Amino acid sequence: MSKTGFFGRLLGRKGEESPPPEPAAPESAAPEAEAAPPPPPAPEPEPESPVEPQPAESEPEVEADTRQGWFARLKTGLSKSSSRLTQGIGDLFTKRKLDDEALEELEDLLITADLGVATAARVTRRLAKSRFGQDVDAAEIRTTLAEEITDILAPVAVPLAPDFGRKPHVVLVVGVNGAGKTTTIGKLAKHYRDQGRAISLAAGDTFRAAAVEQLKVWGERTNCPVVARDTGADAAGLAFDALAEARKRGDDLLFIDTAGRLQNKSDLMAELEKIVRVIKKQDESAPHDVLLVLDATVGQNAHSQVEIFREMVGVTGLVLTKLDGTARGGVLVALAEKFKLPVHAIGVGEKATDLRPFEAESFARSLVGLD
Ligand SMILES: Nc1nc2c(ncn2[C@@H]2O[C@H](COP(=O)(O)OP(=O)(O)OP(=O)(O)O)[C@@H](O)[C@H]2O)c(=O)[nH]1
Ligand SMILES: [Mg+2]
Repeated sequence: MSKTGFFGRLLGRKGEESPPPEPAAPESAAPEAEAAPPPPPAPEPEPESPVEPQPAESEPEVEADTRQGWFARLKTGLSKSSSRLTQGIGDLFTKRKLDDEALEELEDLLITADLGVATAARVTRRLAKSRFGQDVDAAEIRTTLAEEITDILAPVAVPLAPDFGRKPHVVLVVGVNGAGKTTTIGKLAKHYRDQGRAISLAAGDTFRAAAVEQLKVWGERTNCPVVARDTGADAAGLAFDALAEARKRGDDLLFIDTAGRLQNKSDLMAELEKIVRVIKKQDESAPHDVLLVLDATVGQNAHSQVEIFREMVGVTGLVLTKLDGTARGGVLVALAEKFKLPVHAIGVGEKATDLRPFEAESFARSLVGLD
């Protein structure tokens, strides 16, 4: 599949040309859609965009600067999580022999920092193998920890890679209440608009008028048409209409926002399944991505969210939000170890530019407070 990576250039890949557009869909049974304006001309890309620095060819030092700035911001975003680990490790290892007791205490610390039992065991096993019985200090432990976490995260650090040739590539965004779905859509919309992509947003959260308004604000901010209906409208019908409109216009990307729902409410989960079923009537291959947005502050509950959403709607990737406001960033490592689902991006703030590509080593080093 020909794909252009989200943050692709940051990761050293070049965007590819989209294949020619498919013929527009025949007029479907979609009822009258709220008139959406044609996509406005693409805004100029921001030269200093924190999520996607310009290619290095012409100005290598600018890229280095931007990257450094990016890393500093990631570190600040993760400071609450890292201070817990850094302090814990510092308390445990001030010139201490690595014996059974020390290993056990370290394992407990890692578990309480939400890294998960498997990760904790993996790290301590590695340390025991290489350093058992020797004097170790906190810095060595942190370095080993960062290396081990990098190994766990590397396979899941996969950028979102829409196939713009689909016109549109459909991204369904799901998650529990308040996880950050709508905000993440706004951030992603900004990112792709800055690349000159034509994007539309579907306000599939039809339960609350405020939710529709919130998405409309993001639509205005990012210059993307928003398809919305009155409160109480059928979310699946709305998604269907939004897809029909996006196809007619030849949009590159369609983001479908959904109402937050607890993973244990089966009727609401069934509604999500219906959205998927209905959009497949127009495009068998859609949705092309199902993003589960997880609030990192919930810690362990994230595990059951992944399990159930994945079972119900086939989650294809994760976005973890609010890593700036929690000491529970370790949960991302546990999720990676357990589910092996791609982590496309992380949220470290409420602003449009506070979405970061997920890079294994930077994240691991930031999480343990290393430079
Ligand atoms: N600090 C911080 N706040 C965030 C982040 N992402 C989202 N938020 C905030 O979290 C709150 C909820 O975000 P929404 O995007 O409305 O969440 P949602 O999942 O759409 O919520 P519902 O539609 O009610 O289910 C808002 O106040 C956001 O500004 C993040 O990465 N960091
Ligand atoms: Mg929302």
